[in-house]
Amino acid sequence: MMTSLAHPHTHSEHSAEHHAGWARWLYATNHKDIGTLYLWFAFAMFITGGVMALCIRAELFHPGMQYWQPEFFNQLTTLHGIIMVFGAIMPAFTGLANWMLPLMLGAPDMAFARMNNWSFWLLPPAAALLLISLFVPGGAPAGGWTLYPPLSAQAGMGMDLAIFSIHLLGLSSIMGSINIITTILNMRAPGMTMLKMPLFAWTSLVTAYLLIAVAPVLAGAVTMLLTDRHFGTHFFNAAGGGDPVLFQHIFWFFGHPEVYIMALPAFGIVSQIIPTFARKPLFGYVSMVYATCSIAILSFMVWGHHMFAVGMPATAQLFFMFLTMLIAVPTGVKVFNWIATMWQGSMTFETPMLFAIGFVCLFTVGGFSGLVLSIAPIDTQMQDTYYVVAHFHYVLVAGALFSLFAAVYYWLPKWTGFMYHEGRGKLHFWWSIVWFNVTFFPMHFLGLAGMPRRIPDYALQFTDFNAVASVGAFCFGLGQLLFFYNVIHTIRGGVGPAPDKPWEGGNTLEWEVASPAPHHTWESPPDIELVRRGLIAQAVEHEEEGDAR
Ligand code: HEM
Ligand SMILES: [Cu+2]
Repeated sequence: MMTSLAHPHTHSEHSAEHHAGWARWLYATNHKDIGTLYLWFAFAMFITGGVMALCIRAELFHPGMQYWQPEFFNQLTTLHGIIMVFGAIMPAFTGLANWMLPLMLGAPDMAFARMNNWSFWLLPPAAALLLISLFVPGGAPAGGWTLYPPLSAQAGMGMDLAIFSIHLLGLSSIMGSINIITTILNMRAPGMTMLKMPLFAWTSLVTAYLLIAVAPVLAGAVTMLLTDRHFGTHFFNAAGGGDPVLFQHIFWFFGHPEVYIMALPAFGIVSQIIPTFARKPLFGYVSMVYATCSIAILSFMVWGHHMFAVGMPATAQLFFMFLTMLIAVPTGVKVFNWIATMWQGSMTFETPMLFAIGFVCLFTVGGFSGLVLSIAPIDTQMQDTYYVVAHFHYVLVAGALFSLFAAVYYWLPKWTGFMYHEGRGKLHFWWSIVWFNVTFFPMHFLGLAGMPRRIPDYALQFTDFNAVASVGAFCFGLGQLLFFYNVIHTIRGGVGPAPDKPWEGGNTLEWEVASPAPHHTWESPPDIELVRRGLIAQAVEHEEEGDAR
C-alpha cells in the first residue's frame, strides 16, 4: 500500500495487461473482462441446463418409462430450472450490465472493480456445488426449483449443497447489484441526468434494487430450511408446530420479483434496439421509466398468485388476482411504446431487430397466458399443469433468452471489432422462433387437457402433442450450436472489421468508442455535447420538454 502511495501507478500498470493468460481472468477487475467472464459462464450454464431439458424431453417423447428413474427425472427438472434461472439468465444480464453500463454512461469502469471480481468468481463454485449434488447419496434436489418442503426438508445431502450454492449465488447477486447501483448513481457523464440515461441503465438500476431486496429473502428461506433439516427447528414442519405454507409465502415473496429480475433487463435491451433499427427515438421514454418502476413495486404485492391452490380466503384470492392483473397496465404501456416506436419508422431487420420483434410478439403471448393464470378460479384448474410450463417458457425463453440473443448480436461488433455473418444470424433467429413455438405452443393444449407438470410418464391421450414438443426441443437445441458457431466465427474475424458505429440508428455513447472497445475507455468523461447528441436521439420528446424548462 505504501509503495503504491509513494509511487503512483499509471493506468496501464494497474490494468490486466499486467497479467498474462489465465491470470488476466482470475484477477480481472476490468468491467469488460468481467462482463466477458459472466457471458461465457452464462452460456456454459445455458448449455448445461439445455442438455437437462433435452433429457427431460427425451423421456417425455413417448408415454411410458424410457430412460430415467422417476427420482432422476425430478432431479433433472429441478436442476434445469435452477441452472437456467440462476446460472444462465441472471448472470448473462449481469454480464451485459458490466460490459455495457460504463460504456453507455461514459464511466471508466464499474464503481467497485475488485468487488466485481468476487461477484463473478463466486459463481463457478456455486455451479460446481449444484452439479456435484448429482453425485452424492440421494442425488440432486428433486423438489422442483421452488424447493418446497416437506420434500426439500426430507431430501438427501444434495439439498444441502443446493442451499449453500444458493447462498453463494445470493452473495454474488447482492455484490453485483451494489456495483450496478453505485455505478449508475455516481459515475454518469456530466450532462447525463437520471431521466436522460439509456433505458437499459434504468432497467439495470431497478433490477439491482429488486435483487438487493429479495436475495436475502431467498437466503433466509433456505437457511430456515437448513436449520429445519439439521438443527432441530420446525419452521416448516407441521409435526413440530411449523407450517410448510410459510415456506411458500417466503419463497414467492422472493420468487415473483425474481421473474421481473429476469424480465426488466430484457425490457431495457429491447428499448435500446428497437429505436436503433426503427431510426426513431424511443416513444414515451419517461413513461417507460415509470412503467419499469411500477412493475417493480407491484411485483412485491402479488406473490399470492402462486398460492391460489393452498387454501386462502376468497378475499385474499381477489386481492392477489386484481393486483396481478394490474401489472398488465404498465406492461401494456411498454408494449404499446415499442410498437409506437416502430410506427412509421425506417425499419431494417438485422438479426438484433428480429430477435427484439420476436421478443415483443412472444413475450405478449406469455403475458396473456399469465393474465389467464392470474384468474384465481382458472388457476385452481391450471395449477401444476403444462399450461404453466408453456406460460413461463414464453416469458423466459422467448422473453429473457431472446432479448439476450438480441443483445449479443447487437453489441458483438463492439465487443469483438468484427461483424457477424448476417445470413447466419437471421437463420439462427428464424430457426429458433419456429422451433421454440413448436416446442412450447402445444404445451398450452396439454395443460388445458390436464397433463400435470413434473412427471416422467403420462396418459396416452397426451402422446401426440408431447412428441411434437420433444421434436421441437431437440431442433431448438440444435439451433443453438449455430449461435455458438456464429459467435466463435465473429470472434475469429467474422465477415470483416466492424465500424465503430455499425448500426445507422445507434446513438448512445457506446457507439462513440472504437470497435473493438479498447481495454480502457472514457478515462476522461465524454464531451457534454456528445452526451447531449446521443440523448436527443434517445428520447427527443423528453429533450424538448427539458429545453422548454
Ligand atoms: C429452450 C429450451 C428449453 C426447454 C426445451 C425447456 C424445457 C423444460 C421442461 C421440459 C421442463 C419441465 C417441465 C415439467 O415437467 O415440470 C422445464 C422446466 C423449467 N424450465 Fe425450461 N426449458 C428450456 C429453457 C428454459 C429457460 C431458458 C429457462 C429460463 C429461466 C427455463 C426455466 C425453467 C423452469 C424455472 C422450470 C421449472 C422447473 C421446476 O418445475 O422446478 N427453461 N423446462
Ligand atoms: Cu408471480
